[in-house]
Amino acid sequence: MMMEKRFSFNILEKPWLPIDWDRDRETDLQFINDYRPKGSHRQLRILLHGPVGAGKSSFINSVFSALEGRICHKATACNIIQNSFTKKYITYKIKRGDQETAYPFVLNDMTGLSNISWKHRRVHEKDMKMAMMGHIKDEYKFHPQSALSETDPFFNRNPTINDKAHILVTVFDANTINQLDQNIAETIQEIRDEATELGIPHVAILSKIDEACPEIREDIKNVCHSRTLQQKIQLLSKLVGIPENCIFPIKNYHCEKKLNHETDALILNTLRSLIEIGSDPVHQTAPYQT
Ligand SMILES: Nc1nc2c(ncn2[C@@H]2O[C@H](COP(=O)(O)OP(=O)(O)OP(=O)(O)O)[C@@H](O)[C@H]2O)c(=O)[nH]1
Ligand SMILES: [Mg+2]
Repeated sequence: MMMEKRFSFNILEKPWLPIDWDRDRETDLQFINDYRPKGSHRQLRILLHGPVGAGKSSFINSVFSALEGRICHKATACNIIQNSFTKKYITYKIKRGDQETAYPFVLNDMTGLSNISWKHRRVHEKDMKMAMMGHIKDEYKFHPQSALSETDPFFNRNPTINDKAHILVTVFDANTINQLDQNIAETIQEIRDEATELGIPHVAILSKIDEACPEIREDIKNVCHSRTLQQKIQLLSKLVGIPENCIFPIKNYHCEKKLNHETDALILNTLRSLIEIGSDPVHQTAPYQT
């Protein structure tokens, strides 16, 4: 009741995001457990990128945590935000409960995009193209001054459909969306154009909604009614051209010691959407070797 009064202006009467907190978590988990890629490929590749410190690695940890049922720290996240903490290209596979098999989707974490220089952003664009096309081998260490070259031992000359990205996800920090650097927004648009050329769908995750929206910090269920969040999503959509229904709000497990039902529900709901959009046959038209 207190909370309703304190944030009443920011709470919309009608939910802009319909979530059934009790049912959706179970149905989304069921969908994820039952998911099998159609056609010739064995695994769906979800490629994450975005500004430095936006919460990319934390999202990977959140997916691991929600699926493994315990807080996980597979991808190293860091709160010193100057240069990107993530420096290597790593494919994250998640084992199923039985530990014998893995889920048929993988997540890749890119090094963060910063506004250091025009050259840095061009290098990032080239590396992104390489990653989307499946040319980067695991453990490749990114170099801010030069993109992966075809002579590098980590260059995969013959990528299969399992190596290419099936969905591109840009992660944004909800706290800083209002001051998103123009150069970074343009770089993301360039990468979006490249993804479209390659037939790869592009969506966004808006992380740290707990920090950016006080009513969500108070109660994560307010995500459905938060006017602040709705406005941030509308703004982001205008800035980078991603439709509002392809922008997913997330609160990562970033400092918690225990799982939370609603945080899980939002993570699983987003993961399900990424899988559904990435598996959309309309987008699997680009010519790749199998
Ligand atoms: N409050 C809050 N903090 C978050 C959330 N997600 C991430 N963080 C924090 O944000 C900081 C950066 O997170 P990372 O996951 O390392 O970000 P990143 O995008 O991988 O960063 P780079 O690899 O350096 O580009 C860490 O201190 C995280 O704990 C969130 O949803 N809420
Ligand atoms: Mg990272």
